Amino acid sequence: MFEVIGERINTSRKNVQEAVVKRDAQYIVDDVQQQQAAGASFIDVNAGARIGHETEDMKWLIETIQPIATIPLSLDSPDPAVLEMAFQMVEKTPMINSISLEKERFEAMIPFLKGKACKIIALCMDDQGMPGSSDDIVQRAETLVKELNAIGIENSSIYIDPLVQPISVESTKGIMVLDAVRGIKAKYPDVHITGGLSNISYGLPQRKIINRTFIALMMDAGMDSAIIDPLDEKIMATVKTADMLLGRDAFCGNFLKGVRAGAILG
Ligand code: THG
Repeated sequence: MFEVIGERINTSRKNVQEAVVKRDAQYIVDDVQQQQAAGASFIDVNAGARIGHETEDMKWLIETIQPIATIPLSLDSPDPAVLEMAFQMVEKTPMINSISLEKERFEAMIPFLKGKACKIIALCMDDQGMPGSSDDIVQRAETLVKELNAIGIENSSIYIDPLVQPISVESTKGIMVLDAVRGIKAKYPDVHITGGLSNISYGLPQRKIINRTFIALMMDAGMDSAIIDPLDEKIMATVKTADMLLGRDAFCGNFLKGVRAGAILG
């Protein structure tokens, strides 16, 4: 099943930041309940936008969300100390978002992850920056898988984020990541592929049609999870339709259910 990581609880979004500043728990609870009802598998929680407040904001968000969460949280921070604090608070086995090959982050994350039951998003980022070719993405994914295996995290708990880059910068950025996803899945069929999609359309108009079309292509390549807005009915309809077309919807059952519920419109 395709897993949607609901991206809305992020203090870079204006309304969420306002709610966090005012400690408006009801706004956050309503939003999370809507994401759950829309079919999210995880609720991403990112409190990174208010510099100097991330720890306290993350703590408040988890306290606010956890009592009404029916699905696990995706704890989203580049700061290993924030992830460690958040991990201690959660009741359900979380998604940790994320580890990367950046030396400082990697070296702080590995001892913390050792022996933990969790799912982990692993970014194909290192101290050289963004990957420059599909081989580069595949090589970084291999290093991440090996290092995570070595501390006891099995492939089915690893979610590789290949890092989508803007097609407006270079017309090969789409096929670069699509080829990489195929390469990673050929080598590690049980590893998941996830990530944000919206970087693909950076700098272009009508971004949503680009993001929606790209997610369908990524699903063909092997993406089986994404960090998206589950309340965006059009992208959710694209995900369900692509799942059916890729043979993952027996008797077209979920597609037909979506149509009857009014969630899938041509
Ligand atoms: N990979 C991983 N984690 C991630 C990302 C990724 N976490 C953060 C981000 N990228 C995914 N989350 C969001 C959350 C909100 C928005 C986009 C990505 C969002 N953006 C609005 C827009 O694009 O129009 C602007 C913000 C606003 O509403 O003001 O909402 O790639 N592992």
